[in-house]
Amino acid sequence: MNISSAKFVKSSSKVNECPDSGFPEFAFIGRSNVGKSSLINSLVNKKTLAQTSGRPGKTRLINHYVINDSWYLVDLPGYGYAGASKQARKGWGKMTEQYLLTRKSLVCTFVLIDIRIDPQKIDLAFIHWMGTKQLPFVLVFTKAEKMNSVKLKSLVTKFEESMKPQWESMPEIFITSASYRIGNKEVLSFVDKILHNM
Ligand SMILES: Nc1nc2c(ncn2[C@@H]2O[C@H](COP(=O)(O)OP(=O)(O)O)[C@@H](O)[C@H]2O)c(=O)[nH]1
Ligand SMILES: [Mg+2]
Repeated sequence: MNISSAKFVKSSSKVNECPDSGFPEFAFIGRSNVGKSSLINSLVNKKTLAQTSGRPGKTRLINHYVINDSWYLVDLPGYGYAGASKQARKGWGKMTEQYLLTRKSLVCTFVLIDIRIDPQKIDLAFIHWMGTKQLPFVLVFTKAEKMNSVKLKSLVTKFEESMKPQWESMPEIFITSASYRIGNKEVLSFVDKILHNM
């Protein structure tokens, strides 16, 4: 897919404040600091469209970006930020849950996983929650630069093994690095394929 335009639309603190154009949307979620905003910037080839930060837990809003004036990328608040208040840490955040459960134009959620670290309970719990709610998602491994294919494969297998007790089949996976712009083509063709079949 060719990205001819990418624009920030709005930040929403409630689901009913989200844009109402009905454009199909793809949401990015994962632990704070996993690289959600960086990946969005990398996909659209703009350095500063989505706000990135070395400080975890900064984005607490639902951010909509419109791509090619026809579909949205959505940057969701990160979960599992240790410094967050007890209330904010509960579940995936009330606002995020509302969004995932009720947003009609949400087509698919990209669940971002840092490939460099061991499978995290919170990621597995989130994936499990998505499953119990029957919400469509794919896995996107982030920060996958400087690793050869053997290493990558073993890390992905390790993650899949940790999912196996709860999942019969594995979701589609993507391996990316925002820093090195790896995996963009694959993620964007996935989006393209879905949009073409709608
Ligand atoms: N090594 C590496 N670091 C990354 C990559 N993507 C993001 N980061 C870093 O991870 C931190 C968090 O990134 P950010 O996109 O703000 O994460 P978010 O909280 O999930 O939106 C920042 O310091 C980024 O520079 C990547 O592909 N490789
Ligand atoms: Mg962010």
